[in-house]
Amino acid sequence: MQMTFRWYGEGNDSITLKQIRQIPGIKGVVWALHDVPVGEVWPVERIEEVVKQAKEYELNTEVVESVNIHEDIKLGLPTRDHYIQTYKQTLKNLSQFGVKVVCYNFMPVFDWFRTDLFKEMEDGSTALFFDAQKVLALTPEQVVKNMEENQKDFTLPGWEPERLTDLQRLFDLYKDITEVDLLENLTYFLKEVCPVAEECGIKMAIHPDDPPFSIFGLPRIVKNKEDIGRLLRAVDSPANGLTFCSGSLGGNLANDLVDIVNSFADRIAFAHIRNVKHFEDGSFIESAHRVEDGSLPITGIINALHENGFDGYIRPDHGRHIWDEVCRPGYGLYDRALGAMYLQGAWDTNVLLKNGAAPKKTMQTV
Ligand code: CS2
Ligand code: MN
Repeated sequence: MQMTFRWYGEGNDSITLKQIRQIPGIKGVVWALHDVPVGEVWPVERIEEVVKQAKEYELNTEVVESVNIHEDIKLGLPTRDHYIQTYKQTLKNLSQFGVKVVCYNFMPVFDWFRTDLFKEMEDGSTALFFDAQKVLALTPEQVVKNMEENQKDFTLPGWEPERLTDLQRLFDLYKDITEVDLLENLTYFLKEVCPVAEECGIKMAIHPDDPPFSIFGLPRIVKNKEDIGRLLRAVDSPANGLTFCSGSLGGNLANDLVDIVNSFADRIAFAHIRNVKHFEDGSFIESAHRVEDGSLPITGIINALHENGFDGYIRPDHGRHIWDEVCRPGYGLYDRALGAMYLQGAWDTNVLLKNGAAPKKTMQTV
C-alpha cells in the first residue's frame, strides 16, 4: 500500500506540503483543482502547477479526489454527453502527469452530509457529527444553512458551491429519478469513460455514499455490498474501480466492512480509513482512528487489505479537530497524522506476522 494525505492546494488549505512531507510514510498528496467549476476541463497548466509544487517535497500526485460529476450526468439529461466529453478530456490531461486513480462519487445533490461540523467530544476535541433525529426533523435547506454557519474559514470540503445555490430546483429534478434510473445513468457514464480511462492508465474509483442510506428522499446507489457488486458488474473493466471508505460504509453497522474488502479486493484502487462511533438512535460521530475509539473494525480492515495483497493507495480519512487547530472540518493536520501512523502500525504488524521479525540494520553514509 501507499500512504497518502489529502491536500486542498496552495492558499486553499491550512496545511502545507512541508508539514505533510514530515509525517512518516506519506508518499503522495491526494489533490484536486477545487476552483474549476464542475463540468469544465481541467487545464493542463493548472495540473502541472500542482504536480510541480508537490514534487518539490518529493510527494507524488497520482491520486485525484475528486473530479466531480455534473448533475446533468447523474440526472441523465440530454446535455450529459457534453459533460462526459469534458470529463474524458480531463482524464487525458491528468494522465499526461502520471495520475493513476481518479476518485469520484455519484451522490445526488449532496456530497457527504453531517448536522454538526464541530461537535464537542468528551475529551474537548471536536468532530463531525450526524444527528439522525435532526435530519428526520429538518428540511435540507435548514440543515445546509446550519452547516454553513458552523463553518468558519473555508468552504465545505468536497462540496461544489454550485450544487447548493439551487437546492429546490435540484430536488424537483430528482423527484422522478429512482435508484434504477440513477444506476442506469452511472452505467451510461462508465461505459463512455472507462475505455478512455483504460487507455490513459487511470482507474476510476467510485466513493460510497455518505451516509450510506437515502436522505431527504434522494436516491442512493453505493450504500452496501450488493450495490457495489452491481455497479462493478455493470461495466466489467479494470478501470471501473472502488474507493473503499470505511467511515462512509460504516455509517450503517449492517455493512460488514471486512467482508466488503475481501469481496472486492481486486477492484479497490483507493482506501479511506477512519472510524465512527455509533449511538442507539442512529446518530454517529467521527471518532479517532483507533479501533477502541469507535464502532468499526479498523484493524480487521487493515488485516484484510494486507491479506489480499493490497498495493493501492490509502489515506487517513476525516480526523477530529484537536490541540486547538483551526482547519477545514475533518481535514486538520494533527488527528489525520495520528491516523496515518496508526494505520501504518497496523499494516507493519501484519508484515511482521507474515515475514517474521528479521533484524533490520540499515545505515546511510553521512
Ligand atoms: C468525503 C467526500 O471521503 C471524504 O473525505 O469528505 O467529500 C469525498 O471526498 C467525496 O465524496 C469523493 O468524491
Ligand atoms: Mn471517504
